[in-house]
Amino acid sequence: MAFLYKGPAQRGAIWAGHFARKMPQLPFLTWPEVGDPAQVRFLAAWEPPPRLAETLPKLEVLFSVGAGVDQFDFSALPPELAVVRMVEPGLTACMCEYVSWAVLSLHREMPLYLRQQRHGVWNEQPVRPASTRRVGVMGMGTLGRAALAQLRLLGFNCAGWNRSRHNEPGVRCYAGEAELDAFLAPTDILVCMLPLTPETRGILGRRVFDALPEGASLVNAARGGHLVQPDLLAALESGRLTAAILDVCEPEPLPQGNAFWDHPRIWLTPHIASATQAETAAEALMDNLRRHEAGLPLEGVVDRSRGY
Ligand code: NDP
Ligand code: OXD
Repeated sequence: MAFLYKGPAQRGAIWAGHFARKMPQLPFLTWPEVGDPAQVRFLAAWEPPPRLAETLPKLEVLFSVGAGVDQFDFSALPPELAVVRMVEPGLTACMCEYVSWAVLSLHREMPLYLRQQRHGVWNEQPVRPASTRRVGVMGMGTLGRAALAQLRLLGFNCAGWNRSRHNEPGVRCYAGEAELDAFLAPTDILVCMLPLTPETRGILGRRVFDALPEGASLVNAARGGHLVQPDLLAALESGRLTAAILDVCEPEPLPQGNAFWDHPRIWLTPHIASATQAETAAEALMDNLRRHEAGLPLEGVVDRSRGY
């Protein structure tokens, strides 16, 4: 039985060290060295090798090295293969930092003050406490829920929207398309933390922007495919939205010449809201493998029919 890693070498070296120390009974292989392919039961990859069923005939679990699984073509994976997304505390903590930074920046009008500085304008807006700002998070999964806990600590008035009913103390929870308008109507800062699936592709578009209060702002730290770019430009132009902070775009990198690059109301970051942290992820992976060995359910198993 062996574990195969396919990904950046630096992370692979750290993981190999952790596995050698804590799980020496499970050989850790690094792609393209697969040894006896029939021994490989576990694969961690962003992009699995082609023709997976033939290449690794005894594979039981495919671990995504990131929290997202939208990079996988599920139809090309063996149907019985378990697919697991990355759930690890380092990645979650970094996402909480990013969402807190972005929401605080919008709450404290930083896009406006930066524009003012560029034009030599000294003009103050009323200073409002966080409790008067309503933040709505789309997707209260591992990352959205953790971000909301942090936002609550900062004092924001918080809400969340999911496919199914959630209950989270101190968070107004909404479920499904039927409650989307009720969620959006009182949302000053909308944060997208959804997985990218056929249902959520293009969700950040005119229909959602029109349901927000005039002058609301957007944070997209999920996937570029959630956003309809022309709809965002139109919403910023009309004043429906005041500003947007985007960590993700489609395609990435954002092509030169795209209107987002020098739009005065858009802040861009290059998909750095969070990233799998090698040390904490190695421990989380090994915990998951121990659960599997003990016959317990793996953490982060993807429901392929839902796409997350
Ligand atoms: P989870 O799978 O834990 O959570 C997904 C959440 O989204 C659930 O609460 C789910 O609701 C909700 N959801 C899914 N589909 C719908 C829908 N159609 N309508 C309403 N709610 C829906 O995901 P994570 O929190 O781990 O990760 C979220 C995403 O963050 C990843 O898929 C990835 O794309 C992105 N990401 C971005 C990073 C970056 O650096 N920019 C880094 C890491 C991740 P329910 O519980 O009801 O099913
Ligand atoms: C992830 C990402 O999905 O980095 O982990 O976006």
